[in-house]
Amino acid sequence: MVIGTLISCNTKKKKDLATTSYQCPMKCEGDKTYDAPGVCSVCKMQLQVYEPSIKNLNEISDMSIYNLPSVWTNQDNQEVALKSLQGNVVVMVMIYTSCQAACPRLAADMRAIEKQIPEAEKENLKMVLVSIDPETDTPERLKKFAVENEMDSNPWIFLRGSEADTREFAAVLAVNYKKISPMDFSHSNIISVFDKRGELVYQKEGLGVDHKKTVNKILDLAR
Ligand SMILES: [Cu+2]
Repeated sequence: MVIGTLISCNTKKKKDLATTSYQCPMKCEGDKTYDAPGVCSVCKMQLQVYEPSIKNLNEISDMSIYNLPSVWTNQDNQEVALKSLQGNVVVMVMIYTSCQAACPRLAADMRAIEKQIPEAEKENLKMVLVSIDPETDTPERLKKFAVENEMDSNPWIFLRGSEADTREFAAVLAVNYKKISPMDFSHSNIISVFDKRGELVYQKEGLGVDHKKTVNKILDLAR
């Protein structure tokens, strides 16, 4: 299956390339490319067709969240390894379902973003809400929240994990949260966008902010 994906990616990439460029096989001039075939001006070797990092699409770097070993539970009480999201553009926010203040608005912001993404791009998109209150936010509770907010189908995913994994994940997102009463947390309001390899590429802080840049970023990454 992986090989199949690679081949189809390759074919697509090649078709998408408007022009072919050429590069010295010895990289005498670093990453320099030429518009026409010929020989390298340094080593005189025949230039090769240059293929931009096609192979890297399925590889993850040290910066990827897919290096995190944490396993989460979704609103259907299924185990979800973070890595299973790989290959999708992931839009993520941390919330807790009993929040009466910011979280309903963050959920609304997520929905506003999702509404601006054309159906075709949603094939490679996941909109993920991660609970900062896993103790209260059982899968049943997440399910109820998902249904009530019409977020119980693709591309929506609700996740809860252990306290430690949640803390670790929040650190990656630079999200701060703190319990301020038995039922309430104070927390950052940040929507984060990850590319298909799990690298954090864009963040927007605030409530009811303009989503144009976020949407454009998602579209760029999804295509
Ligand atoms: Cu909240």
